[in-house]
Amino acid sequence: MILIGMLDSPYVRRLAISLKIKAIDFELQPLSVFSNLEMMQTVNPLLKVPMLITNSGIKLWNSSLILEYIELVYHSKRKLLPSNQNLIEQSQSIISIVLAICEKAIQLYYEYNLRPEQKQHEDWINRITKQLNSGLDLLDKSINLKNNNYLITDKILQADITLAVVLKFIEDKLPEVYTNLVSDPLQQFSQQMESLEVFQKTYSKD
Ligand SMILES: N[C@@H](CCC(=O)N[C@@H](CS)C(=O)NCC(=O)O)C(=O)O
Repeated sequence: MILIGMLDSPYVRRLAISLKIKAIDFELQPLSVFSNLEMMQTVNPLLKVPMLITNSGIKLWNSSLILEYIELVYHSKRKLLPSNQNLIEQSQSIISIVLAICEKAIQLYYEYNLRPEQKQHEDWINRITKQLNSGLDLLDKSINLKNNNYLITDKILQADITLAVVLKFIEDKLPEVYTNLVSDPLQQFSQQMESLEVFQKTYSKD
């Protein structure tokens, strides 16, 4: 399998870390949708990452759908979703909040970095910052980090991976947001996850 995209994308990184934890072989092709535009255009005309090329040559997009494909096809491998209903609900709820935070963080990053300053839209920036903040608040209320190293069980699951890569993206790309809006328990969770070997070996700031 070939995974296309750069590790500074939280979506690409959640997939790469998940594949490694599940011990599934893949080749990472770190192409950027911005700086490798020409090469990317030929292999990935949607210009969206992550893109996965399966062993039979089929192209898949969208990190959540690709993770679903991997869970379905490689069902004998280590599972990253819990198996009882209560824990599945907890896990999916956390992942959905985290993906909303991720979307807002990326919108904010693009607004500041891709749009010329004079064309930046203050109302839009305020709206997405508020949504980002609400997501972080909701997350603080939904999780209990005191008793457990991980969010759902005593093993690392998709909710842990997704939350960690999104917190690292915010820390790297929106440092003021990280300092001002991300709570201490979430920052501690991030540090703990980033100290794991698989996170350190699957990381690039740019
Ligand atoms: N919901 C998608 C989001 C993927 C996404 O937005 N990726 C960004 C990179 S972090 C991208 O492709 N940006 C280029 C663009 O949106 O045109 C997923 O889970 O894969």
